[in-house]
Amino acid sequence: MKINTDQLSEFNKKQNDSFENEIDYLKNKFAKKGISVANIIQKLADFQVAIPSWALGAGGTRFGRFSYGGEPASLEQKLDDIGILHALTKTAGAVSLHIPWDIPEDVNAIKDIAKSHHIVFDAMNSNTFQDQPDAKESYKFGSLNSMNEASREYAVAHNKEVIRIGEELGSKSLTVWLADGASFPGQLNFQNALQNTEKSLKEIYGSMPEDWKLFIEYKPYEPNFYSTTIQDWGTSFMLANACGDRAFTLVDLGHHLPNTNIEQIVATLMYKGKLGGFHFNDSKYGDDDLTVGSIKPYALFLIFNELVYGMENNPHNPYPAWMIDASHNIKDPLEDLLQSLEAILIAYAQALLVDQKALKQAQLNNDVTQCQEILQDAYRTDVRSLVKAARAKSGAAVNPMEAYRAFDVRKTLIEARGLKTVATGL
Ligand code: AOS
Ligand code: ZN
Ligand code: ZN
Ligand code: ZN
Repeated sequence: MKINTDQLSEFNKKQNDSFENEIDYLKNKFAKKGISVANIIQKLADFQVAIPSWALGAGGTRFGRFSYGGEPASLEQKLDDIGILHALTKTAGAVSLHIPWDIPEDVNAIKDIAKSHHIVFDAMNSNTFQDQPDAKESYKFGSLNSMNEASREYAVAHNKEVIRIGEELGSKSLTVWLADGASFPGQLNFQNALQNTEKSLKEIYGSMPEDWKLFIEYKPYEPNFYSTTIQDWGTSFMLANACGDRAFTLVDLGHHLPNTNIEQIVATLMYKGKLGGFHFNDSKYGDDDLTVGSIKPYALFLIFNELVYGMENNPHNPYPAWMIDASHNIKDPLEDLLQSLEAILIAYAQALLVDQKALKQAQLNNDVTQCQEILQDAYRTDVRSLVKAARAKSGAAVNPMEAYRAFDVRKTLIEARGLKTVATGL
């Protein structure tokens, strides 16, 4: 199934959405503060978020998985699904692949399909948290951190293979997320595990092409419940520094203990030019992988506020690689991703509306009340019309979710692929 431009413009015409009136109001309001709404609309239209290949099917938990129907069974079909998201939003122009779940049989054919949907290949993900059926070594007790040299070498070789596949596809970065850790005290010598991880990462880093970046993801717990070797941003930052200039920390919103000040982590990393990758999702308890903005929208805004500040003031920090890392257990995965894309643009728009000059002045005056007023004035602005304007500008559906339903996308996918489907991945 492919959504074409004619379909979309016809749909938009029928919408009769009065968002232009709202834009005029916002233009006037923010012009007084020296903020250009037109610039913001352009920034929103330009913003692209990678979709991970494993988020297109129903995820499930260890208690069970409920198929959604019409889920993609192959890499080709995953790209087709992202093509639908991108046609509807013009915000999902990238895919993040996972090896070995997405090994392309015919690289050129895959590149052609991606091109036909205007999708580029973002960061590649390696997988050393599962043993594959033909595995020669086991990751049961660790991979890059393993006390067993053979497992370590096997994991390093896998990462090199992922880089090789990524090069063929035109990707420019590798994300390493490790499940490595211990489930019980005493199981692992912390220092040895860290030292092994550092050594393995350096070897992977050293084998990357000159124009590639390495993103090191951290996570406090799960699947190990006592310790994770790369548990926090500090450990990731230290390892990235040990590897070199093209190694960076990757922040995944769900990988923090409750109440962690993530916006401050973002600021610290960008100050040092080390924020490389970013995984969006939301959570209440742990790595819940819920729809972006569904639980803590104000926190998301505060995080975006630091991202915007960093993108404007820390030129030594690379432009971050954005990805949605969510999982869908009971919702249509494509609808869930549309909601996430919407929430991301809303938070970004709100952050772009922050009156930075006034905020700086209020901070210099130690006017705490005014600082809060300025942030909340931006946050409390209904920016949905700006997102709609950005979509209209880039030729997307003004209301992607309505278009998705009006075009009967899921029904069509179920007809084509069947009701009992299992997407490869988690
Ligand atoms: C795992 O918790 C991390 O969020 C990873 O980024 C990702 O979800 C995983 O690599 C999927 O395979
Ligand atoms: Zn992640
Ligand atoms: Zn995660
Ligand atoms: Zn997560």
